[in-house]
Amino acid sequence: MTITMSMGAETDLDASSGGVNYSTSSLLAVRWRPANSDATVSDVDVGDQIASMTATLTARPDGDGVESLSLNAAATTVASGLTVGYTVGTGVLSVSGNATSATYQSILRGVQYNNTDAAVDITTGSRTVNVVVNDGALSSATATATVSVVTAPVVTLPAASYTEGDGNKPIAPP
Ligand SMILES: [Ca+2]
Ligand SMILES: [Ca+2]
Ligand SMILES: [Ca+2]
Repeated sequence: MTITMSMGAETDLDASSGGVNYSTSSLLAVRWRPANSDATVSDVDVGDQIASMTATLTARPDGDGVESLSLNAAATTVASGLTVGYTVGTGVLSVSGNATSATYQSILRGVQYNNTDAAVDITTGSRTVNVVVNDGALSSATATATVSVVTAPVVTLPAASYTEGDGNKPIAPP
């Protein structure tokens, strides 16, 4: 583990594990979130202000028009006073405008990957999303979410065991 001295904005895509990155897997890659539910954004020096955030979907093997990043409904509401844009050709979702780190943290947790391909047509393999926040002077280290998109046999989950947005859960009780 590397300890990095930071002087401005910081982000951690999975607070419950070491480092700033987040790794998970997805059986159905139609929609998932690159930040874990405990992801954090902070401004560690003077003030509590974040000026911008970018989340970049680095590879889009199913096509630029098929794979994208957006904000879910909750994050869209939180970001209503900020400027939000997604560039299809580069895979960059950008949010800009001054707000507290708590506001940006809520937005980060609602960043959403979307794949509009039919499930059988989704390319398996990893997807990577790089997140950087900036406090107006200094950028954070890049935090990387890696999602391994895998195929799996069809299974029947017990009813009510899963709520959208929960993230991955074991198929069988541990
Ligand atoms: Ca962490
Ligand atoms: Ca976590
Ligand atoms: Ca600052």
